[in-house]
Amino acid sequence: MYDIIGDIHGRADELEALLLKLGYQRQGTVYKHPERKAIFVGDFIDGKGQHRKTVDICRSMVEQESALAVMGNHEFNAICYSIPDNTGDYLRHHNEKNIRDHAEFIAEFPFGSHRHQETIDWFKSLPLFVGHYWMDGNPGALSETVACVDYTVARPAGKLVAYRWSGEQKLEQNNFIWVDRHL
Ligand SMILES: [Mn+2]
Repeated sequence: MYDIIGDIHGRADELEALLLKLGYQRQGTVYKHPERKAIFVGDFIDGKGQHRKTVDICRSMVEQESALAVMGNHEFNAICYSIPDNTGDYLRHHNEKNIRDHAEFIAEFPFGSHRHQETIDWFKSLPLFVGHYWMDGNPGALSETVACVDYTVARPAGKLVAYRWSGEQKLEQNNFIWVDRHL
């Protein structure tokens, strides 16, 4: 039994209030429910809030197996913002707009600090499910943690694709399940 929890964007106090309302209780450093698990759909960061507290709550729940989590576009952006390109900038450019967008997160996770890098590494470990790529061929992972689940069933010869996830951090080929588009 799962509780799907939407974009938190640093609102740790609201997250705690929601978990309590859902019947999770704090046990030591981690929120747990006797019968249920939470599924976080990503977007833990960016926005005015408490980023460190949010990441601590969600990460501890994932590590203690009281929650599953996938990557949101804001974590994807934070990863790209941390990776140098070959021009002296970063894959997500450090321009005025992006600096502003990431300011709240970077204020609590100073760029290049151990805490920052280690949190980026955790973001990288989260599976990312994407669509809108109109993939052809047989479904499979794009990397250990990235899967496109859009194989163009909206078009002739497309497939409708599921990934049957049991919480594993490395995606497995056998867990892609699909059907061909009917004529
Ligand atoms: Mn969002």
